[in-house]
Amino acid sequence: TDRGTYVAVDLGASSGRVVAGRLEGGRMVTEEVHRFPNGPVALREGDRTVLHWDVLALFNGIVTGLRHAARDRRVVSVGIDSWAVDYGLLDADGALLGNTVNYRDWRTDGVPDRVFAHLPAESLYARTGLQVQPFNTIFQLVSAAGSVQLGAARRLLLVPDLLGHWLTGAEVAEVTNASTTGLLDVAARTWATDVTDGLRESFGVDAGPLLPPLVEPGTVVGTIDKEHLPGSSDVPLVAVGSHDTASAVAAVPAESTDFAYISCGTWSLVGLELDEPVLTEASRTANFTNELGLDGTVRYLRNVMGLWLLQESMRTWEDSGGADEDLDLSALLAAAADVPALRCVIDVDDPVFLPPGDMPERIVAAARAAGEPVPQSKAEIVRCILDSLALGHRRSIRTAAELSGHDVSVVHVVGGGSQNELLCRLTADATGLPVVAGPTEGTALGNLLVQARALGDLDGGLPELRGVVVASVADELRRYEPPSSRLDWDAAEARLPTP
Ligand code: LFR
Repeated sequence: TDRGTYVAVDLGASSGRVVAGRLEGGRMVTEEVHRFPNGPVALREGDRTVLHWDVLALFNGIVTGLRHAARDRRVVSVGIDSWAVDYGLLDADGALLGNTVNYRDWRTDGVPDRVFAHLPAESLYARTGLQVQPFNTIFQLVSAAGSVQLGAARRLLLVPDLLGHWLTGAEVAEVTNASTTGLLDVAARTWATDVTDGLRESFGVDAGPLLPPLVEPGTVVGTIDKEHLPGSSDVPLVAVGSHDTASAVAAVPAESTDFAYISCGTWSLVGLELDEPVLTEASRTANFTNELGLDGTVRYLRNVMGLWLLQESMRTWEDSGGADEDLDLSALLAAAADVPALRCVIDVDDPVFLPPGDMPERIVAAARAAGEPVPQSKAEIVRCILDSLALGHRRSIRTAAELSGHDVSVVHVVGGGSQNELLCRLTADATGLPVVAGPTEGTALGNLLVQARALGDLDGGLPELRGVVVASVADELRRYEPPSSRLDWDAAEARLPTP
């Protein structure tokens, strides 16, 4: 029987994708129906420049994608996921107040320490379980304290919820993404009113009334306006794991419970799936986060800087007009594979790498400052990035296992980075564990599976959903065994500053 087509909208830092999915004999069969670019937009604001996202272009891309999907398919539901923490503000008339600010903007520099002077880091962690990243929503709001826009705001909607609102009128906060704000009680899965009270008292930021009701993934939040899906009637918008990393983790093709995952793209999100948050002091100082996952789970993980280092290096080289043959990514990766291993390693967690800008220059400066051999060629820089990322993967997996008391016997790498063979191989070597790479589009799959279950077309919990993932992508998966004679990663790790 044809159950119809679910449509996943998956927004990443460099592109948006609209993916159609159908259940066929226990498999989710997918097809990308539309892809559109995304990226930071630097705009003058008074006497400085602020990085934004073009949310109207994103909305336009979604609407176009829906139309493509509906052309010769019967669309039965839609779900949206994106990166986390960023938001739009609506005024009392429901109008958007300014463009969504990009989390890589520097407006939050120094803000965490200002916040901790009033709301101690220890008590915030005990309540929210969230790692400290300068871009967490709570810090973005404090950086906007006193602004005209915040003063006029009546509603705050995270990016996927904002786009969903424009499609349906619904005003909700999906809980996996809400868990990245720093305003959520991680144990209760409700807004942390003591935190919002503290923000009001200490910074005059009255966020509490801006926050909409929370919903869990699988909730039908509204009906897509007819004008966007002509010919279809009453198509529900389903809240999925609207944080892209939550959808990616839901689609890890794990067949046991003792796995670690790396959702590998612009970021490497490295960690474990747990039933309960880990809120210990050791966990806080290691800057591990407890983000919320599907079905009551906790995504216990660290943000490792990820392939952003490589993407931004490529962009720098392209802008400086290097010869075309130098800039072929696969040729560069092949050249990097021939560079001696672990010659130069850097601490990828250094916040100096967070903003856009000349990445090779920052990498060279970091190597020089740490007394490492300075990488000279492009291939040496790429090798330094991949060796250092593998080291970051190793450190995070080991620490997650230690801090949570869980064993890990396999590492699943999902997302675009799972196609980077050298990185997968180095990760197997560094962790001493087998790596299973794929699927590449795990986030869209996780998004689609939650829709199918919400519509009653699939039963069961995460193990059953993952069974469908395995059936759907088995051919795509690649396995990397740790080599028997391994490089000296202990010595390389000792060269990094202690976290
Ligand atoms: C990955 C991701 C990370 C989050 C970062 C910023 O796309 O969602 O999980 O920390 O983007 O929002």
